[in-house]
Amino acid sequence: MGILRLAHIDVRTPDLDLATAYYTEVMGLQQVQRTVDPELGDTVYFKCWDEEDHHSLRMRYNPRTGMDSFTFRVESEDDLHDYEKKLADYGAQVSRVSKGEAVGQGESIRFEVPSGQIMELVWDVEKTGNILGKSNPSPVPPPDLPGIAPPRMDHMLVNAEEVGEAARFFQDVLGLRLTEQVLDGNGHQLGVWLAGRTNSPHDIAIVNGPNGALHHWAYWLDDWDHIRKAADTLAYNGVQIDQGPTRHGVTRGNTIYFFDPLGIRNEVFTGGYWVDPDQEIITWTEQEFGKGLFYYENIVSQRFLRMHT
Ligand code: M3P
Ligand code: FE
Repeated sequence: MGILRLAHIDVRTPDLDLATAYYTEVMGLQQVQRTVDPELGDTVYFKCWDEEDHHSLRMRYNPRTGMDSFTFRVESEDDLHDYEKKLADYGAQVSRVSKGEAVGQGESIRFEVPSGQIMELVWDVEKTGNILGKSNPSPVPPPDLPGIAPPRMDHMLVNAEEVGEAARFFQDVLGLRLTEQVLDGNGHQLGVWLAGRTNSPHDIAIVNGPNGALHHWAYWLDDWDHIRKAADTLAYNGVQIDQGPTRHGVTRGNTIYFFDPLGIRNEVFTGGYWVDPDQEIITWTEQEFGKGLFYYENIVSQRFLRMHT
């Protein structure tokens, strides 16, 4: 039983045409479909070129930018039932989403995490395949894909007023593994990095900030040279860069943070280390967190910490 990985993030944007132009032409995602859904309204589904699921990002028009929910995939079909029980024991209100209610996925469960975000768990996702196919696939995508064109989504970061409480929930109830943490002088967690069944240092991170908020999600790039090329693409297209290209001390990843045209923070990420399930937790002190965040600059930027969706 367990949480496999991040499946998709569902967000709202006040300008769906502008956002779609940015996510397809600058970020270089594939637009999977655009539907006027009776409940959601005008909605676009996106995926990266190497992703197998129907989509990894759902954006719908709404005057207020924000996150509707985020979804993780579980390892087996029976896990949903087991998680439903575990969540109920914890005291969470759990509802079932049945097959046919959401595009690209079957039966799933929905609940609020202690830091206020709505989370879903799903096993049954529609597999539409990557763009390479499964018959004598080319190892690389077509060279003329527009924009940054990341192969896949990597991780997300949400805020929590009580990081410790949220971390315990993700570890004890959902079974994610803590890989790194930042502690204040009293030993309270200010930030945590958590992994599912992947060997990446994080599938989700939680950092101190307002409950319910989304800080960013990140796309994977294959190496540092692609990060440099992404910076060129962003600057060429007039995208506002928040920080980088640089390196995180936490996770050791190479990174750039930037904003989509409606103010949602995106990241591109590569590197990091391989995490074994028995890996010992890495701890950062609040005094050294500048290096943890941005190793070269050694700063805790206020815009970086305070701006969220
Ligand atoms: C990352 C990462 C914060 C730290 C962010 C770190 C918001 O995004 O990928 O490791 O303090
Ligand atoms: Fe990140």
